[in-house]
Amino acid sequence: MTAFSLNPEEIARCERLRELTAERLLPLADKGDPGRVNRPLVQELGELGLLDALFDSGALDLCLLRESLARGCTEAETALALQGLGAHPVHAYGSPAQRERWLPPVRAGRAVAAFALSEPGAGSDAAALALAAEPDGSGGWHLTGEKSWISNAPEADFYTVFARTTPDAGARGVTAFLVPADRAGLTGTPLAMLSPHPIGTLAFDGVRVGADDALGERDRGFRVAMTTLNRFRPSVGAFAVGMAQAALDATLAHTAGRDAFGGKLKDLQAVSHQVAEMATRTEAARLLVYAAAAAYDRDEPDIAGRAAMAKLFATETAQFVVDTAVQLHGARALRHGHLLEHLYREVRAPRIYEGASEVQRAVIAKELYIGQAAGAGAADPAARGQG
Ligand code: COS
Repeated sequence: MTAFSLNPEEIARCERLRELTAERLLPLADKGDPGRVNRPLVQELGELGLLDALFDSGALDLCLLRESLARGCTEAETALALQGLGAHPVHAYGSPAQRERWLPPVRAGRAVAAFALSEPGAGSDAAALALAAEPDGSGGWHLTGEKSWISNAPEADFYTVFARTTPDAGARGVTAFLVPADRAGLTGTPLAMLSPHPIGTLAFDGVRVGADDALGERDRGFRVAMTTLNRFRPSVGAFAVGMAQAALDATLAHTAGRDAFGGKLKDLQAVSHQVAEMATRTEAARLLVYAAAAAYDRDEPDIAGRAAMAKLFATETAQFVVDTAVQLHGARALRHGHLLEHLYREVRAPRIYEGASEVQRAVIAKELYIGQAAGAGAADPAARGQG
């Protein structure tokens, strides 16, 4: 038994989720238009009660959900995750009126949410964001500027938008706003991306927002963004683990059945050792993800670093596992419509979004040195035996 063995109920729930994914979600995903929000799919996620988990479940349960969906239908997984990313700030920081207006339709899958942080000039360096919130003289603001690479844009029904309310104040001058998509002056354009889900730009031309549109306090919006990412980063890792497991399952089936050189592919050590490596790294990623999520659920002090480790390791691992699976399948894996061709396209973006791998390493290193400085008064760990 490891510290993170799942209990029998959790295992049964994951199995049930995988059945639901195959029976109810995958057929709807297959009917969707690439690059467009698949509203029937989002609505089905709502009708199955799965979107409630975004708000009512702990981080570990959310990871199990995302991993289970990802094994069978990445489109359903991503549609669910984007509802969470866009609506978590409303759930955690919204006023009663904002929550009443938007959370029931988000849970039902009838309103589509989006998280609008990145800009053409501010991706990894999120505190450099420049979307200007200029006071309108009556307690509100006008938003002017651009957001880019926003998942679900321009088709979402509302956006959690991070804007600069205090110039030259970095992370301490950002406010989060809930901006309904039909606000005058807000337009968007789809971007053609290596991504099966919609991604676009948003242009703000003096979009009016009032004090009642703010999410949390004025100039405290960077925290809204970061705490939302803390919640979702381990589960991006779970998405990656689900994809890695799907690639591993396909590889086990293929290498056990495929004849080559007078035996099965699995009889070649060059193949079986690769499969063993894929499985070991996937399991290590899974344990790191579950550990980070469990730490979040226990409100431990080092969740930012653990979330970063989980996301970093799982997304990099999934890239390796999917790439190796393609290699072991040969040319058939690159044919359009093959599961691995799909996973090969899907696995790339999570190493960039919600904090690129380089950002995760920066977060981890920063926490390590904060810890080191806090313990600097203690004996030098390298001094053993030298005194
Ligand atoms: N959790 C909670 N609070 C955090 C935090 C975290 N993970 N990271 C930073 N903060 C807080 C800090 O505590 C600090 O608060 P105070 O102003 O109250 O002291 C504030 O935010 C600024 O922190 P810091 O100075 O460390 O911010 P940086 O500008 O150095 O940025 C990184 C930190 C690089 C980690 C941040 O910009 C980031 O996460 N970038 C990636 C953005 C991203 O994920 N984009 C994708 C969007 S979703 S597709």
